[in-house]
Amino acid sequence: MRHILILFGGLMSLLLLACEAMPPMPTEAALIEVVPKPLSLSQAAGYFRWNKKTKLVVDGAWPELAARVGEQLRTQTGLPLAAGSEAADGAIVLVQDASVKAAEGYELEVGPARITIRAAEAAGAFYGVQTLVQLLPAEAFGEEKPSTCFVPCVQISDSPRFPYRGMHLDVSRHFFPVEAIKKHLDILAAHKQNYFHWHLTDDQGWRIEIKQYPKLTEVGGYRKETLIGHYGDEPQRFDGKRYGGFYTQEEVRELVRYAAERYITVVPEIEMPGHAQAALSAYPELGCTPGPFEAATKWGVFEDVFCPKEETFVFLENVLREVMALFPSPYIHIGGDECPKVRWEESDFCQQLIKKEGLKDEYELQSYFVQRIERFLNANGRKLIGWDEILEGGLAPNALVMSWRGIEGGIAAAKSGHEVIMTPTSHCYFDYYQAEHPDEPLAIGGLLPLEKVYSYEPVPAELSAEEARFILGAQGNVWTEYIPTVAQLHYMTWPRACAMAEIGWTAKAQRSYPDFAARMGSHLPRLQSWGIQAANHLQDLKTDVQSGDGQGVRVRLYTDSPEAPIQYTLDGQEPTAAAAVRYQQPIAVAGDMTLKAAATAEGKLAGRAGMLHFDWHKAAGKTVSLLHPPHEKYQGNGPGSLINGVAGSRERYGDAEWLGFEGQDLVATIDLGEAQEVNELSTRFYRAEGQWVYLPKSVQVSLSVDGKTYTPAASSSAIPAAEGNVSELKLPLGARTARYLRVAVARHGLIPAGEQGAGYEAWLFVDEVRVR
Ligand code: TNX
Repeated sequence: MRHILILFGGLMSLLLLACEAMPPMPTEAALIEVVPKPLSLSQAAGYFRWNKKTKLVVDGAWPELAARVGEQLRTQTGLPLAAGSEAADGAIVLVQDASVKAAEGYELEVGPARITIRAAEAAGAFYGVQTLVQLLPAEAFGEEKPSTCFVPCVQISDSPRFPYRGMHLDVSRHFFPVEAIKKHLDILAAHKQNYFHWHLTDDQGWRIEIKQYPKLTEVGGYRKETLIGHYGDEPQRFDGKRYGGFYTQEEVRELVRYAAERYITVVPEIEMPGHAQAALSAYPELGCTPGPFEAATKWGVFEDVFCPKEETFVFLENVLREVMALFPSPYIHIGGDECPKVRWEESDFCQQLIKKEGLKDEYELQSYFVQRIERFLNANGRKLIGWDEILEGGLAPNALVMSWRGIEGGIAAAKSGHEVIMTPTSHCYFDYYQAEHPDEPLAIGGLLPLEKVYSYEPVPAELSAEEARFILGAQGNVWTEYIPTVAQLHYMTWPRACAMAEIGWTAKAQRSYPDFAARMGSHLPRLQSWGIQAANHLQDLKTDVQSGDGQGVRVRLYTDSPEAPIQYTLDGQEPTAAAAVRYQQPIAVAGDMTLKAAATAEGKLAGRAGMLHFDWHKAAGKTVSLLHPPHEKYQGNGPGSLINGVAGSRERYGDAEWLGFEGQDLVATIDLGEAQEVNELSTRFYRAEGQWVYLPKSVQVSLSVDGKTYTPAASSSAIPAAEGNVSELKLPLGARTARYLRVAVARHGLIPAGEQGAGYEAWLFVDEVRVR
């Protein structure tokens, strides 16, 4: 009996051994979902077996790379991946090969016997490894790692579209510890991003140790409290807690090295002449007035800025000298954005300097400032980057421009032969909301869903092929006024930064949103396994309301997961997977109605449901035209948003309903299709003065029967106070007969002195124009 047992036990362990050595090869073709999408990829039959015997062989030219990718691959797979010395079967081989021509490019071949990555530069080989990681089966990203990873056989040839693929992070408004920055760099590298723009100083905190000026961090690194809730809340509330922190030079060096190991260049930003209040709190003598100043406790643009005195330049050059010693980056970012000119206007010193230097005004004084700094940086072998305001008053001769307020700055800079990085608020600001859902965490405003980020094309159509070469690439920006924690940083950054990575890396012809969204199905679990709490709105219900062309109101329902069936109700009932109508085609709306809808997966509701409430009126679904188009950032769903029966959100002006105008009035002409009695016209306006959004001055309505002769019917310059953020104005029309209505809304004009945004044009937001 004992012998039998031993024999049986022996057989079992033999069997187990055999199983461990030879788990069955998958019989189906693997789903290959790599982000960013490679330039060319062809899949062949079969798999490479990656098990505990697999070795890593790295070209002797790349010792640092061997250590880096060895560690990454071992952590990812849980397999030992010992270092091997020769390219044998069962190995992953990284070979230096000068015949791989494209900069940062690589060739990756997975065959049944071995995996080979060829590249001319170490960066290319590193990117090949990042792709290889994403060829691993889903289980490699799960809790329990498999003993064998089957890697599908492929042939990939890949290289980036742009040389600059960046992400920005503001650590002034909120401070993130060294470990969080390392994680950030890891994930950027996994997406083949190669620049990290580190926004180190701002009004709310100076975050980099400068040995010669210790008060910058001792004093300027801390603020006495922080705004809670939104800037626009009335009254504003503060937490009463001292807040701050900074990176020592040792930590900075460590992070720069950590980034370099991942082929990421860290571009430091030291803000000047504006956004300098934290610096002034430490060294008030650098301001135009005596101070005292304190690190700002709320957000926005502040009037106390660096004064262009000699001692300021001495200070800034000393600071930049230490910064250059820490950052080998060829670029140094000096900010240059949002610098109010009030202090300079009021300062005798500045006015005399303007005269002495033969400058026209304070804008030219800002150029003088930036050009002096540029000469200093250039003399030290570095290139200056500034936000697009550095174009005002004359651009410094060698400067690189970051175009953020729109694309115009980028176009102007490229046309004048300056390098450009595109990062317009419309597509690249990850501090904006990413979904319209009321559960979204508080954000600065705006609406920038994943799909909109993805739709961004960095090369403006206005540029010739020659000029387009000056567009070095694109960057996503993470401003952190409303991002106090690492978890929220992840949520706001990912997966929008995946879309940005693909914009920077993937050839234009290869890009497709449905394809990207489908790949996110595999990719989001990878992010999670890397410790990233990414947002996932792929199954959230989205609505697209078409109107304004006289064809009525139609609602299209969709999600980023086209295969997930959608269920809806029209009576205000919650949709369920069973008791609701399956969506087939756009729904025509023709009266008061509440539409609720949700996607379903495996017979259950999935993602977040969507709701639209239609408040029907005589103009709903009719025709509307606008004299001036809204601003490109706030176009709602076209002019028809004004008359689609759906009112813009009371909480945000960035949804698909509100139309936003900057420096323009709204002049809308509505055609009801036939003459009829009209009794009342009402309009709604958004008010958020802290965000530069003001109620209009007046509204005028005129009527016409023939579309040629209009007669004034009503007007008002008494715009009712907003309830919350929204004001509603009702104008009686006195039962007149009309086919056409013309509504003219006169904007507020310039923002008054002393207010946030003083001197700039106030924004006007309008929705919905109802006719009864
Ligand atoms: C504008 S972008 C700023 C930042 C804010 C950001 C918020 C830029 C150059 N300046 O100071 O944090 O808006 O979205």
